[in-house]
Amino acid sequence: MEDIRTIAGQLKADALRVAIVATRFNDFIVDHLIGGALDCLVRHGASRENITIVRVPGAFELPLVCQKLAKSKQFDGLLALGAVIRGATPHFDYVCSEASKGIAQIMLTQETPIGFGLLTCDTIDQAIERAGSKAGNKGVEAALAMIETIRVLENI
Ligand code: INI
Repeated sequence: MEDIRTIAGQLKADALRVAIVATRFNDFIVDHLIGGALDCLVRHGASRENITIVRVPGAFELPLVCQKLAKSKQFDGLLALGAVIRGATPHFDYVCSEASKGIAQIMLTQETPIGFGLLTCDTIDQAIERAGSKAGNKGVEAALAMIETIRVLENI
């Protein structure tokens, strides 16, 4: 495929200004997602002084705060980190659905890459597995996706 023009993004975070928007709800999980994301950003060249952490109450509040940050034009990309864990009522479904729809909509309307690091789990064990154990760290994956998407957009 060497003859085909290809647009791709490098995993270089040098000089990127990033806001990590993270929930306080389930912070015993979310703090590990933040740690993974920070480590990933710095390993890929970001400076700690260019990273801002914004805490929000829960996943439902992620879209509004991401929108405000995106509109501020102070950041090249955002990370939305949180953990929604199913309970006994349908609350889980509403929170997951609104948070994911809202974040996707902001990406499209504001043209700001947002790494989607919101865990949506049936059990606490599933969340622990995705916050730096068996199933990796979804904060890291969200950070990588955000860096790559910023760079892809720059190359178009
Ligand atoms: N918010 C979360 O981030 N995770 C959850 O698991 C959760 N549950 O299960 O209730 C949750 N609810 C709070 C919600 O996001 C809002 O903060 C709240 O409804 C106030 O607007």
